[in-house]
This record gives sequence, C-alpha cells and structure tokens, in this order.
Amino acid sequence: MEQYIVLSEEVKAAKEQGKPIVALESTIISHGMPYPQNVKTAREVEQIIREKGAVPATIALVNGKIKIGLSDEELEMFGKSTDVAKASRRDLPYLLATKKMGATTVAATMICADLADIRIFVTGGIGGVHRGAETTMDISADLEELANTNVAVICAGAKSILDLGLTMEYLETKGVPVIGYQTNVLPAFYTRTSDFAVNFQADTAEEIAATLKTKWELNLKGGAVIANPIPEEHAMDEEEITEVIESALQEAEANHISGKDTTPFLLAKVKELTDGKSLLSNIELVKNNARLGAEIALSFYTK
Ligand code: PSU
Ligand code: MN
Repeated sequence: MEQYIVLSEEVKAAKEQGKPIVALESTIISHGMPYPQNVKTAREVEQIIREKGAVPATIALVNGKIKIGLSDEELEMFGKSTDVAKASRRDLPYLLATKKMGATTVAATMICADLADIRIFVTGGIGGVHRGAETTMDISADLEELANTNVAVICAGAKSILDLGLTMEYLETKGVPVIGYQTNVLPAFYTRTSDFAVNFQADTAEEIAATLKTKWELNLKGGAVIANPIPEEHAMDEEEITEVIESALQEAEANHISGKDTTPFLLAKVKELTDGKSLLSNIELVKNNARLGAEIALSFYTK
C-alpha cells in the first residue's frame, strides 16, 4: 500500500514533528471552480491553515501515486488542465494503475487521508442524495464513505441541488453524526439555514475534537459531518439561489446529464446563472471552513 502514497516534504515534516495536518480535496479545484480563482483559493486556503498552526495536505492522483500535499506547480496543473479525471472511490484503482491525473472527491479524499492517517478534512460542500433519487438512484459515494471511513469532513452543509432531507435520513441510517458549529440548523452551503436540524450543536472546536476522539476510541467506524454556516456577510439571498438552483436542475434534466457529470454541471450552471456571485460565496465559505478545520485539528492532535 505504501508504494502508492507520496507525502510532500511539508507533510512529511509535520508527521515527524507531530504537527496537526488538515486534508483538502482536489475535485473542488479541478471540477468545482473555474481557473484561475480555483488555484488562488486553493493557495489561500492552505495559507489560512498554516497561519493557524496546522499543515495543509491537498490530495490528488499524479502519475500512479496518491499525493498527500501538492507542490505549487501541481496545484496550478490541477486548476488549469481540462484533462483531469474526477476521482471517487470506484475510480482510484484504474486511475492509479494507468497513471492518469485524478482530482479526488470527498469520498476519495477521505480514503487517501485515512491511508495517510489524517483524520481532519476541510472542503466546501459534500455530495449527497440528489433530488429525484427515488427514481434515478443518484446518491453520492461521499455518503457511503462517511459511513465507513474514519475522517471528519468540515463543510458548509450541502447545496440544495441535493435533497437535504433524504441526505440527512441516509446519514442517520449509516450512523454518521452531523454536528452544527454554533448552529442547530443544517446550513445549505450558500445560505446559513435550511428546513432541517443538525443532530448536535457544538459551540467550540474543542467540543468537536472531543466528540471525534470519543467516536473513534469506541471503534465506531465512519466519519462525521461538521457543518459550518457561511458567514452572514457572504451568504446569498435565499429566494435568488433557490430560483437559480431550480433552473440549473431543469437544464440538467433537459440535457440528460447523469452519473459523475451531474454535480459539476449543476455547480457550473449555478455559477453562470448568478453572474459569478455564487463563486464569491463559495470561496469565502471554504476559507471559513479552513479556519474551523485547523482549530479542530489543533485540538484533536494536541490533547
Ligand atoms: N459540492 C460542492 N462543491 C464540490 C463538490 C460537491 O458544493 O466541488 C464535489 C466534491 O468533490 C464532492 C463531489 O465530493 O462533488 C460529489 O460528486 P458526486 O455527487 O458525483 O458524488
Ligand atoms: Mn452521483
């Protein structure tokens, strides 16, 4: 297994010194945001984590290896290239064996972080149960990974391109705790609230780190969702974003978009229909998650 994993110098040093490490995904770079904002954001997010005293590890597949920590050139390549595969659990073996470039989703990043013994992972939003999944069966592999792999995912909730109610039910069945940071309501990515409650409210990073420790000390396998609402000043108008998401969903249906293309298609449409306003919100919420994730990692690894 070790032959597939390459740690960056920074991550290697962090491991040797017992410094807290925060995993970051690469699908958000290659398929979630346009160039050059994607690369700029990825670098800023890494910097926020460093300033908090933790070490960032952006994860991706390069030339048959799982890279834990990317160089500046690699970040640029993942942001710019149109030839990067979106890599979820099922894609890992093929992409590694054929030495293709792969940008890891939440599910794949959790797997790779787990292999590198990294427990805290920051991203924007998780995949979930899509609207209409009762006929399409479109349920993100992210949820099954949360059920099975011991990595906590700090996110801004899930977008209402998904069915948030069914997503919560799925996570409940699989025993995945959904913890709201300073909120008892599930945030909906662009907005701070939704119609759904989280399972628990935690008001400090310490409380979250302690909950994660307890979960894994009890050998309760699987991850946790830490839902951190977008800062008020960067949140979008709820009516506006709801309308935009409705049109994006209709376009996806009219264009017969399915499988792994669905989420990137919807993300790009939402950005286009909001004149890029949603991109600004997206960038800010990821940075906000990086701050919280680093705090959780500090508490998790030092106590
Ligand atoms: N949601 C977002 N931004 C993203 C994604 C989801 O708001 O970039 C990406 C993540 O990498 C997530 C993936 O793991 O999409 C889910 O894809 P799918 O629904 O195909 O499993
Ligand atoms: Mn899907």
